[in-house]
Amino acid sequence: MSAQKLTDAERESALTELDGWSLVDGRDAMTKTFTFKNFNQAFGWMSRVAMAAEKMDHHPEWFNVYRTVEVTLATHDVGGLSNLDIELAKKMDKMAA
Ligand code: H2B
Repeated sequence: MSAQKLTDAERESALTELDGWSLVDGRDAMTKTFTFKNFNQAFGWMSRVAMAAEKMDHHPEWFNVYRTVEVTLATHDVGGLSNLDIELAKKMDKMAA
């Protein structure tokens, strides 16, 4: 699926639908910090997300410290948030549940 930059209305409704995601200041991107029980849980989740991301050809920016993973999603090809970021965010949330 090709990336379509979100309209303001789509950006609003996607973020109210999603749990724990917020817009990044000064950049068209969204962020969420995931916290797991331990490093193994965090890294296992990252591995599963990595495989899903590769399949989508859409990749997260993320930063792992011990049991937390700070994720930023944006679509570099469109210079901002797209439908692919929403799709990947939903997969991440589902895999962390
Ligand atoms: N990931 C993200 N987050 N944004 C992109 O624009 C993007 C990507 N583009 N992964 C993909 C790879 C592109 O570079 C390849 C060539 O399809």
